[in-house]
Parts: sequence; C-alpha cells; structure tokens
Amino acid sequence: MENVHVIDHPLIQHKLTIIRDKNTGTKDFRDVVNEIARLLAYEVSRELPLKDIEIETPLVKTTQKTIAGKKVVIVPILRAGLGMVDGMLDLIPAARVGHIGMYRNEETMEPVEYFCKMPQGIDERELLIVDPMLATGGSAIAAIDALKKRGAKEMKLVVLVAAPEGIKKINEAHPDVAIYTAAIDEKLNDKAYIEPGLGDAGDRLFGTL
Ligand code: U5P
Repeated sequence: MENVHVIDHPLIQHKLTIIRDKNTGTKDFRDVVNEIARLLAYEVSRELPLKDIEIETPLVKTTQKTIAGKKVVIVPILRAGLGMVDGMLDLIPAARVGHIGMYRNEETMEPVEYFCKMPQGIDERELLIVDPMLATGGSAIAAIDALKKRGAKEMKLVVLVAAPEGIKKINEAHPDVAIYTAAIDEKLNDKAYIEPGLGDAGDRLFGTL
C-alpha cells in the first residue's frame, strides 16, 4: 500500500484551481500557496501527541490536554519550499525552520546538496519537509537522505501537487516517510514537469518566469 495521504478538502481543491490557472499573478499565487499550506498543516499535525496538564478554569481544577513532546521543524527545500513556510508557521508557530538547498548536476542529473542549516537535536524532532511539487522525487529523496545522515528519524513530506512517479520513488526509497499532498496529478511530461500541474512553482512564487 502507498504511504500517501491526499488532503482533498473542498477549500483546498478550490484554492488549487486558483494556483493552477496560468492567469493567476505572483501575489495571488504566493498568498494562495500559503493558504493551502496552512490547511495542510492542520491535517499533518492531526497526530501530534498530547499529554495531560492540570489547570484551573474559573470554576474548578481540571485535567486537560496539551501538545506534548516532539518539537516540529519545518524544512523547506530551497527555493520553492519557502513559499509554504509562513502558512505552516501560522498553525504551528513554535516550530523551528531548517533550510536545505539542492541543485541538479547537469552532467550526472543527480541532485547535489549546496546548503543545509538545521536546528539542534533533529534526531528528537518531527521534520515536515515541504516543497510545492513532488515530480520525479529526486530532490525530496536527496533531502531525506541528507537529513537521515544528520540523524533525523521522523519525517513527513508535505507537497501541494504530486506525480504518481514521484510518490512511487519516495515509497521505494523511504517507505517510512509519509507523503501528504493536496492532489495526485496525471503524469510527468518529458521535461519532468507535472501535468496538468501548475508550472514551475519557484518561478511563479518569486516572479522569475
Ligand atoms: N518542479 C516544479 N514544477 C513541476 C515539477 C517540478 O516547480 O511541474 C520543481 C519542484 O518544486 C522541485 C524541483 O523543487 O522542480 C524538482 O522536482 P523533482 O523532480 O526533484 O521532484
């Protein structure tokens, strides 16, 4: 069975259509990517562990729930992943942010890490790796490899649009890493773009088309 969760809430589907539309400009694209990221963060944090604490209401002493343990790290894959960070921080404001940058070596076509700055103790934290698009899966696999090498144990991959090819690759390479996506699209084209997709997420976010 595939380790993938499709979060297809009507609000998310509506917002995805807006960012897929080529007539949506940079400002709206950026705003709506963050709105979707916020809604995804709600689902992704569903399994955060709780613990009991004692408080007093204006009436009585009572034992209630509070979020326990595992501190969350949001890890954008540079640069398109940056577009999802603010939206996720809205819901998980205490999260740390670790950055990881990958570029593609034009000769080998292999992703190469060029930047990685993580908070202390990633071995004891839950990492939410974010990139709007899971296409071939090359960058996500390289990022997960790099983070595991640094001791990370618990990770989720959070994307807006995934290609079936990328999901398969992640499931094979890292079956322990659950994928959360707003949509699974039809296919990759021969340039490794997702179709129907939304184009190059980094270019649309930062207006570098
Ligand atoms: N990418 C897009 N749009 C696509 C396909 C890929 O923006 O239709 C971007 C992803 O955001 C990722 C990079 O950062 O290209 C490489 O994706 P991958 O093939 O390594 O999964």
